[in-house]
Order: sequence, then C-alpha cells, then structure tokens
Amino acid sequence: MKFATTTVAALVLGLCTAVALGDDIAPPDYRGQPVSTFVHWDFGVTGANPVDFGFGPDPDGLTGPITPNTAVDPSLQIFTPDPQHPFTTYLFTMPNWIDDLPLKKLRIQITYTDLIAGDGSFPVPAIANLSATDNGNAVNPSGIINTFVTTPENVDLDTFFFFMDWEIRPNPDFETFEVQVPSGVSLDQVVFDSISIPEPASLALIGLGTLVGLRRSQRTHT
Ligand SMILES: [Ca+2]
Ligand SMILES: [Ca+2]
Ligand SMILES: [Ca+2]
Repeated sequence: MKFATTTVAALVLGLCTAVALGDDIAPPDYRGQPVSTFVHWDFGVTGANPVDFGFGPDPDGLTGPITPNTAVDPSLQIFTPDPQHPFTTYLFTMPNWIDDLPLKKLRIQITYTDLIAGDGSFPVPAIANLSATDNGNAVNPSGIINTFVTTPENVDLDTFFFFMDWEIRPNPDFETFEVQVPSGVSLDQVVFDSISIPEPASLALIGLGTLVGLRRSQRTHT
C-alpha cells in the first residue's frame, strides 16, 4: 500500500499543537499516520465533548475503499453508581475507519486524581467491556486482545497516569468501552488513538520472499 506522504507530514504538523494539550503523556508512534484516529477528552474543560478529535490521512482518496467512519461521532454517556455497579461508568464511543485492513491497534491513556490524599488508599479507574463493531457485526471477544498495560505513575502529588494497548481483529468500524471510576477518584483526561494496519499481508510477503530465497540457495547447492 502506498500512502500520500506529503499529506501525512502536513497532518503530523497539525497534530503537534494537540499533543501539547493536557496530559497526553504517551502518544503512540502511529498518531497522525494514514488510517489513524485520535480523540481527546479533558474533563477539566468539558464533560460533554472531546477537546480534540481527528482522522489521519485517507490513503486511497475519496473514492477508495478505505473511508473514515463519519457516521459515528466520538461520544460519552455517564452512568451514576447502582448496587450492581458501585462506580461511576463513563461509556465512550470511538469512531474509526471502514476498511478491510486486518488489524486495528488501539491505545487508551487515562489521567485521574486521587481525591483523598494520604489515606493509604489508591483506587484506580478500570478500563472495561471494550467492544467493537465491524460491518454491523460485533467482533468476537476472542479477537479483542489487551497487549500492554502500564502501572499507574504519578503526574504530580495526587494525579496519576496509565495507558493500555489493544489489538482487534477483524478491524472494526467503531469501538465502545467503559472507564469505571470508583469513589475517591475523579477522571481528568482520556485520550484514544487507533490505526488500521495492513501488517499480516506484509508479513506474508516477507515470508514468501524468504521461502523463494531459501529455494534458490538450495538449488545452487544441488
Ligand atoms: Ca478513501
Ligand atoms: Ca487516596
Ligand atoms: Ca473493517
């Protein structure tokens, strides 16, 4: 696949201003690349709408089969605690790209404040119930894999940061997930990134090349 590199450079420059905003501490290296998506919520500014949202460049133009999913807006619903759910639930919806690339990578960064300092208790928000929809069908949970998670680290005295990475197969058109916030904690910022990856096709090509090389060398030896 050939990407429009001039468009990429322009978009990366555009996103540099967004990177400086708030607690976007560990942006993934694929931010701003073709077929990527970026959404940033800052609850110190607004609880209702993201402070930043954008799609990366479209690699095959308006008429190609790879299309940003403009039918789904990044959105948030907040549910107060109940006996079955003793935490405040932030339910996020993240739009994505409609494409047949096999793999989606996803990163979620969380910044939160421990509201009761010095009590020896360190409650942590949980990222839960990540689900994905591809071509109108729910992606089988076995295709949604958490590949990495960091231990919460201090941003300042009572503010903490962590992030989680996922891989999703097949590559969904949008995702939803919850951030479950226990009492004694306020959610400060949530940053999502995703990208569609043609990785397995490239790997298959490399494998084929190796095989051809091997056969050639065997032939020269016999
Ligand atoms: Ca396109
Ligand atoms: Ca505490
Ligand atoms: Ca897809």
